[in-house]
Amino acid sequence: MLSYVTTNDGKVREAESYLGEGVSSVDYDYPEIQADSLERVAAHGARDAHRHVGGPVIVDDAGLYIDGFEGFPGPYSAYVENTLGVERVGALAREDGATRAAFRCVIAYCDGEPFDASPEPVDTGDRRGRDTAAAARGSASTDETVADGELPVKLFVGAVPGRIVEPRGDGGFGYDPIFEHDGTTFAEMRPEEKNAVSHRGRALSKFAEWFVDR
Ligand code: ITT
Repeated sequence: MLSYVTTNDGKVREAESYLGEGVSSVDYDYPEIQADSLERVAAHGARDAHRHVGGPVIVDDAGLYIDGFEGFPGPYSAYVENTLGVERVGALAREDGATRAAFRCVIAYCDGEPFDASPEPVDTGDRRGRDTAAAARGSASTDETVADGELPVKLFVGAVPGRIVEPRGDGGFGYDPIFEHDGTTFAEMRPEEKNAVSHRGRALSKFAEWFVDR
């Protein structure tokens, strides 16, 4: 059985509504490394979660990227939500006229077994891709180079563009009330409606298509 590993009930509601039966959610707080990309955080988390759970797992790392703030808070979204808070992030962006934004979600899958690397750089990013990138720069930086024997992880990315607005709606979670897509905030949508357009829905859809064949 596939486990969706997260401490976030909002994510579980969306994943259940998308993936249905056959997936169980596991409430485990895998360590989130400090990194400047969701891909690295998710890949690291998936390896740890697989070791903890023992079977096939997915973890989901997501963030809000505000264009005018050069993508901030991005991978730091959880920290910023817990410190500044969603309403202040929204107010700062609106005051600055920095309302163009996007949500990104990275689903990382790990079952401990090897699989063929995909030619897409994002899918190999935490294995061969990163080695190659480091080699190309002539860098031997150990935090970017994957150690031999590291568990393979496959990544699926989804993104959705939107606008930062005054908070509206009481559904969803996190930054949903201040994120509007096509005139509706994510907090005004039911989970199925959000899944149909969201970063998470898009990443889950790519994952589901691939997982059916595995
Ligand atoms: P897990 O890591 O245990 O899955 P988390 O809540 O820490 O749960 P993330 O690190 O992925 O999850 O979340 C980063 C931040 O982005 C956090 O503040 C979330 O509330 C927010 N976030 C993630 N997905 C979101 C979504 O679909 N809508 C609104 N906010 C979201």
